[in-house]
Amino acid sequence: MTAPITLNNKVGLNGLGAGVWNLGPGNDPFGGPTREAIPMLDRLPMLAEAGMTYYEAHDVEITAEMAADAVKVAKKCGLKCAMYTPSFFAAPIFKDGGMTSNDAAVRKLALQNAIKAVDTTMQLGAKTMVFWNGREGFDFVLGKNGRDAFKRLVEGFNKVGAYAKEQYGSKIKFALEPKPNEPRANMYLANVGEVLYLISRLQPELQPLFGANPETAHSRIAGLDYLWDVELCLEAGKLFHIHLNAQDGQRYDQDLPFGYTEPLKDLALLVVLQDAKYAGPICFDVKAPRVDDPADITDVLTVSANNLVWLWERALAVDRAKIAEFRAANRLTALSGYLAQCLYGR
Ligand code: 3MF
Ligand code: MG
Repeated sequence: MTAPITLNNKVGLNGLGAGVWNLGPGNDPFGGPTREAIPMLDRLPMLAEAGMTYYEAHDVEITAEMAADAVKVAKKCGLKCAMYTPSFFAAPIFKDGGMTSNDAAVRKLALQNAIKAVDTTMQLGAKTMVFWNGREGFDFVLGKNGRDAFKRLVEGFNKVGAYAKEQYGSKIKFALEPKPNEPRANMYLANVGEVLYLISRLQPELQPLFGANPETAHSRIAGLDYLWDVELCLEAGKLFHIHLNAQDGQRYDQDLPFGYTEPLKDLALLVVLQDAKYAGPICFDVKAPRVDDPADITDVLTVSANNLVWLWERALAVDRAKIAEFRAANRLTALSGYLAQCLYGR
């Protein structure tokens, strides 16, 4: 059985991680910052202090030029880089996407940025580069030719994958992060199935470099079951990374603390991760809420981490033989009651 993760002492199979962007200044689409922005490298010791073993960053947060300093700061506070990711969604030039933009010059720039991010990923010592398709999609039908857009994604990922393979062999892997909508009305790679299909269309020798980064809130926004999305990735051998958080129904992306909204399903998720011996870092994508004071900005991390640790221990105690018995007896409501007992019972 997998050893329990415990906070702060960095034990456990994986360790926990979070993004530097999780400790943002609190702006939302309707209002500016409510806290002073903390310099990116100053966020690393804060992540470590909150119990993280890993940090994550976009290329606009820790730039290639800052990478050498990031390595030093991370080493000093005992942090490792879990993943690095090019931002194709913040800059105005990518307003209609990077790889799928109708403008060939924009596509070229996106590719250049992605290739630069591969080198920085390596420099930071991360094994994974994530792609989240922030602006790849459409608000108006026929705004893009969907079939061409898909081919552009295939072409783009083939080029980035070929570069990484040529330069670094299989040291860098790519995890594509699906999301159905927001900021676009409709996004390409909306769900895990689309990601797996895209991977199946890449050059065969590059396919082993590509996998998925499913995120709890992104599945729940789509009304999908997150655990099944994770199980599908595992079945395909493609669970390359994970973003855990919580989501209060099908509305805007909330990035709430892990464990907040659907603890029973989160418990079941951890049972599945333990049984699969998931060996990647367990990373949160949780946003410090706008109302939290600067002094409490890491509460979102410590609450997520505590919830994870408590649920992890409860998941270890779930009797797998009992699950099998309930299934065999077709007592599925009773199975849900057993899980509730593991969660809430004495
Ligand atoms: C948006 C996200 C992103 C991604 C990030 C790295 C800003 O909903 O989840 O966070 O996680 O771009 O993949
Ligand atoms: Mg995410």
